[in-house]
Amino acid sequence: MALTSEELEHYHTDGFIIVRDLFRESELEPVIEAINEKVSALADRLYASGNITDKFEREGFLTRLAKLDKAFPGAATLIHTGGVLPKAFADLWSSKKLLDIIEQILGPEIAGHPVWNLRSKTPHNPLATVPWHQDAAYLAEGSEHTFQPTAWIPLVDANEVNGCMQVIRGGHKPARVIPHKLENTRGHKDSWYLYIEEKDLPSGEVVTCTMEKGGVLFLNNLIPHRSTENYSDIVRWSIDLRWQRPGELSGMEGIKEPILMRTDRDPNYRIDWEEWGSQSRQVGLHDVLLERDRPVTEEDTKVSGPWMARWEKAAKS
Ligand SMILES: O=C(O)CCC(=O)C(=O)O
Repeated sequence: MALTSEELEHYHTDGFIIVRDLFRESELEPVIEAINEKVSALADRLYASGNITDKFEREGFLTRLAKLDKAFPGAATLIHTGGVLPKAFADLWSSKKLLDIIEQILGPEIAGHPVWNLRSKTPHNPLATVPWHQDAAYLAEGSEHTFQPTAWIPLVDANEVNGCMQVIRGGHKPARVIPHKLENTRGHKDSWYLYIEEKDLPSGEVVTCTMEKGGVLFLNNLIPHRSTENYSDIVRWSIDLRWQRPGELSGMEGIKEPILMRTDRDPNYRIDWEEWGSQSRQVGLHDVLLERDRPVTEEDTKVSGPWMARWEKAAKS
């Protein structure tokens, strides 16, 4: 399935496009199963370390993590930052449907960018409400000149009740990184997010991207976007994946390299996920610890990242 020339133009002009019904239910099912396994493994670990007394085994994909996060605040954060890539995620990321669209945007040489996220937006959780930002702000300076399209893929219908994405139409046009601040400096002490102050937001229509499961939102890496609060009682699950042309700055130099996904130089090219997928990009963070056989502590739910030093330094200058 390809973008029409109007859709492609819309993506370039507006900085985003929603492609509805790109995936069938059955194509997303393996991803949902992999998430259920992650949640189940986390419940086992929290139970074994005495942090919870109920594993909520009767709850399903939409509710189990919400219950776990109530019993052990931070459980949702642990799922969000789990760094080891399940095979089902890798398959979706390198699926023909996504790569064909990305090829229309980037050309035939395509690498997966090291930043991918599983978002477990649990109800009424401020740490799951992502403030206005540009993706490029989370990376090292200079990489904003690399074209890094993102695909945001909801695994449930996403709307204003359970939290969806909002974008500023055409907000990528100034083609620069807007000043960002650390959210933990405005009272959200556990937040690892960056935010753009209202006064620094580019003018433009704020588009609320309500989407049904199966749709995909493609974003430009400089478009300001945020996600709204989850007022529902279910987890609003989504995945975000990124790509770029190989060899260009990723903004993750020294942390993790992009992975080549498609090249027309070798028609038999096969992605070698094995080493790349098991290598966490969050070196030293709790998701690495989570893979270890030791009790989960509250300390593990603290998140930091390379972007923090960038914007701390900017705040001082
Ligand atoms: O999924 C969300 O709630 C936010 C996603 C986001 O901001 C991003 O992918 O950059």
